[in-house]
Amino acid sequence: LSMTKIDSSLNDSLVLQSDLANEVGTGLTQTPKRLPSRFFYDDEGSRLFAEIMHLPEYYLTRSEYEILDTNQAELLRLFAADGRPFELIELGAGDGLKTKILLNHFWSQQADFTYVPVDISQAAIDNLTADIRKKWPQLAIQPRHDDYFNAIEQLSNRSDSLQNRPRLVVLFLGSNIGNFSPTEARDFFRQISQSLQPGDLVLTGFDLQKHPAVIHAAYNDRQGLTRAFNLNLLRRINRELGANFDLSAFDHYEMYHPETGEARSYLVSQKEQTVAIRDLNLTVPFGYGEIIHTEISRKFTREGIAQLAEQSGFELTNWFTDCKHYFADVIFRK
Ligand code: AVI
Repeated sequence: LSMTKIDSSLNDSLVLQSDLANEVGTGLTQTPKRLPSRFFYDDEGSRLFAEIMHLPEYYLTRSEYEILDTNQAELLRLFAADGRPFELIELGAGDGLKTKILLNHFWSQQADFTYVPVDISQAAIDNLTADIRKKWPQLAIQPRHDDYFNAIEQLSNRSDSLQNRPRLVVLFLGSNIGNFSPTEARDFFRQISQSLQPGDLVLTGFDLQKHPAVIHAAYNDRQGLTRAFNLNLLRRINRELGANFDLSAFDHYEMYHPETGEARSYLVSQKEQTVAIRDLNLTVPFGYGEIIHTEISRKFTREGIAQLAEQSGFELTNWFTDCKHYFADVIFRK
């Protein structure tokens, strides 16, 4: 994985900061320039993404909402099979909008489970926890402010013995996997697979290939929220690394390539300019129209998903899709 390993003995934000510094240093001195999309999610970026999920063009969230809503009973049956209690570990929980459908159903059915939301944004995790405690005061919740990779690593270091341990159900919703390269995606699922025991499950979301215009519009919304989300990365670098990006001198550009299934986001320099990044002691020249590649949002085929399951040590046991076949939520069984 390209994710830098994080030394847990050090202060969280400090280490994440140096991770940002390293990646900005390498990403902006190479050609073409690039910045990893995982840095989108500071508190402002997480807030903007939560707004994006309500956009009319951003069909992903509605499609997945429909899938979870339609299949909540079946999902509980799978998660609680053999009457075993289960632990619902949600990687990148955000505002938990879609997960709340499941929590509501599981709670009403008196399911025996604990909810473990994990998110890199402290504000997101605080808001989600407060909201859940208000809605379901008795629901067992163990919130974690952490990154996915740390959280997964901890799974395998659990102290509870295998016989007594609840079934682990890892939720990785919203096509987050689409933001990984194919190798990263395979390694990510392999790492999860190695931390799980037979019978444990992963419920994961994949955005499917469809009419390219539908996908293109989802990343070019008319309100300009995706644009603000992309540009916020520069604002973050200004704030956290003392840079002087002029946000009005960069534009948002998105393209979807139907042959590769990749939607790619770029920031485009609207003029020749030089940006200084104080904490890196670095000046970065930009040519007129030069791009920074900031994100890939990969769209999948059913064959591609089945192959990913197989390559990472899982069996694809259940396939759920919305009525338009835009999105799929899939169960990978260890
Ligand atoms: C979080 N991730 C799945 C989103 C996506 O669709 O790739 C992030 C996003 N980028 C632009 N709009 C939404």
